[in-house]
Amino acid sequence: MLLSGCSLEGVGNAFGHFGWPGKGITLQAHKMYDLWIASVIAALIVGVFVWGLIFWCIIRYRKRGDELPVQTRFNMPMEVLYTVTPVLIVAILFYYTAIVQTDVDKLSKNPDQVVEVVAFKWNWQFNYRDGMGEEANTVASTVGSSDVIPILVLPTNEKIRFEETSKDVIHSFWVPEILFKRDVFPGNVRNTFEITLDKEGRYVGRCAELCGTYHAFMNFELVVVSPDRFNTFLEAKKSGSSTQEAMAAIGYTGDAAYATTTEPFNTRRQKNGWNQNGAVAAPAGSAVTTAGK
Ligand SMILES: [Cu+2]
Repeated sequence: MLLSGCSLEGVGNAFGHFGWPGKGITLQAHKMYDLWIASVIAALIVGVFVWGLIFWCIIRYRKRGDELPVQTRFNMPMEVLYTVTPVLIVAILFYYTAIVQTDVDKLSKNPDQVVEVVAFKWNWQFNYRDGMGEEANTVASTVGSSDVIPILVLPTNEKIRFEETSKDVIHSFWVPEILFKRDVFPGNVRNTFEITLDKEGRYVGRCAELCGTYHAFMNFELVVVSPDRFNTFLEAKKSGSSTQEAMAAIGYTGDAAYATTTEPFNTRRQKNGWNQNGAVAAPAGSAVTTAGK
């Protein structure tokens, strides 16, 4: 079933991808998607078979009178069958999982693009690098703020390597359509992974590791474009343009120069004093109650 990717996608489409966002936008995602759909189909086949046996037994062996039925103890071939079959199923699932997982985790020697992902409370910075590892240099950078969603522009059909680091606590880099997330650690742990994008578009990205008060507001946008447009974008950034100016250089002008899949959240940090000192109930006349007036 794994070999017949097309029909797996057909089944996935018919059943809402069994809870996943779709077949994904990377070569790696497509393999995970096929594994997921095939696993669910296998589980459903086993499920229907077991339900069938249960209902057949309920009907066939229901109580017909007061006579005690024949008392049997065990059936050796059956015992062997229902020990061997689950072991076989687990072995097959394990085999395909190991293959897909190894492929998803594979790192190439010469990725086409290297992006350093820097997470911090509570936003993202994306650094385009001129090589791999901490010694490489940042040639262009884009960073988010409370007012502007950070935009990560990347090309299709190129090997893109992500190197993740955090300035404070553990975050997690997640674009649902990539069908993949990986934790972003502070300190000397530098998590890496690679993807090859194959579908242009704009996709919302999120932090998937509870990192603090504004964790839920840590959205970013992944913009996937052709390699030509990506080069134009990167050259514009390198020559000092802002991210929005560089977006305009590849045709995303006006509102399109900003994120379209998500928007900055109103953190209510100032106005209502939510989660701030002044918002705490305090005795009348104390210094605290006058805050925010
Ligand atoms: Cu976070």
